Amino acid sequence: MAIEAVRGDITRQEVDAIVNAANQGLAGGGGVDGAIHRAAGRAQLRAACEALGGCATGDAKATPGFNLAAQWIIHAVGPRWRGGGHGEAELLASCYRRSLVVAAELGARSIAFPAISTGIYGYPAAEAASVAVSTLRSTLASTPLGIELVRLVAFDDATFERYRELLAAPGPLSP
Ligand code: AR6
Repeated sequence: MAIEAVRGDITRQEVDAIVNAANQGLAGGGGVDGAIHRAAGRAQLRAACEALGGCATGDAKATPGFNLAAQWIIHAVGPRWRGGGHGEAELLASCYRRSLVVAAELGARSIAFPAISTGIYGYPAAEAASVAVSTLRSTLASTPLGIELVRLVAFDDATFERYRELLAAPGPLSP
């Protein structure tokens, strides 16, 4: 089992499942959501998302990956940042946990995550990276999911460096 960080575009990742930073309506949008809809094929992905009937904040639901290399897209709905006192960290942690569980239920062995909530939803990037790494480590250490590779895909250098620092620090799954 490995958690790794790369700098890049999540739509290009050759893994079993990629995670989307979606909204409650699963209605498509900007940021990574827009990039995933373009790369997967807008019409097909929109139809598959509509059939799911929305998704609560902190939860995740899957569609096929259509034109992507990834077989599945796990649509996770992160919290909007409202200052940090409104359960944002727990909701963000829940996105990472639920995405792993949904991917594992589909039989995925590798999964790539974007930095959920850190764009349009305004979650401070360094804090979101800490939540991501600690939640992934604790979930993977406590639950047998059959997932062998988790890749954190940073779209900017600062996020990438933050992931590298966190992954280098001691934790249950550090090398
Ligand atoms: N690959 C990897 N990361 C990316 C990519 C990409 N191609 N494009 C952007 N990012 P955001 P949110 C990074 O705004 O904050 C949408 O409209 C980006 O730099 O995509 O959860 C949804 O429909 C940032 O670090 O998602 C929702 O309405 C991170 O992805 C809302 O935005 C997340 O930024 C969700 O907002």
